[in-house]
Amino acid sequence: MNVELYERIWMWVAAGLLALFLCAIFVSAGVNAIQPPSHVETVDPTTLATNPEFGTPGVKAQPDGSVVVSVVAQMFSFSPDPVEVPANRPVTFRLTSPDVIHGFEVVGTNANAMVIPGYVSQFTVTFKNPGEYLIGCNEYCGTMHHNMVGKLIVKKESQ
Ligand SMILES: [Cu+2]
Repeated sequence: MNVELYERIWMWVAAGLLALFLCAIFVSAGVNAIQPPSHVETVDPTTLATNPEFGTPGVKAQPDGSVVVSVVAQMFSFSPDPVEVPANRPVTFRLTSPDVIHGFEVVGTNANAMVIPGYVSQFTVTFKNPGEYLIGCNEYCGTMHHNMVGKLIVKKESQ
């Protein structure tokens, strides 16, 4: 079979691009821990106020030193706000919404999830750098969406 030189070159370029993009996926998943959500848990969005966990959202320290943060995102704020977590410890965020879809992004980190009514979005991150971080809603949720921000305070571990 005779394949033209230029056609052969473009086939190799296309194959190279495919390999490059595939590598980019594996690198971002493996090195930067950017992965699709895999946690499926449901919650009744109409009774969140009386839910044992999300009725009183907040930061709960675990016996193993890690931290679980339950967050309710609703038009147009996050609760609790600010969120205070320790640095260099696993922080598991559990997020849900009683009204519409929101986003939860800790700006400058890879903490980023969609918050869907009826579901609990969960992910675990470790913040290495103490300081104040902006939490933003990155899913358009209504007229005051642009004001839906919160604050995350990562505190240096006291030893
Ligand atoms: Cu929003």
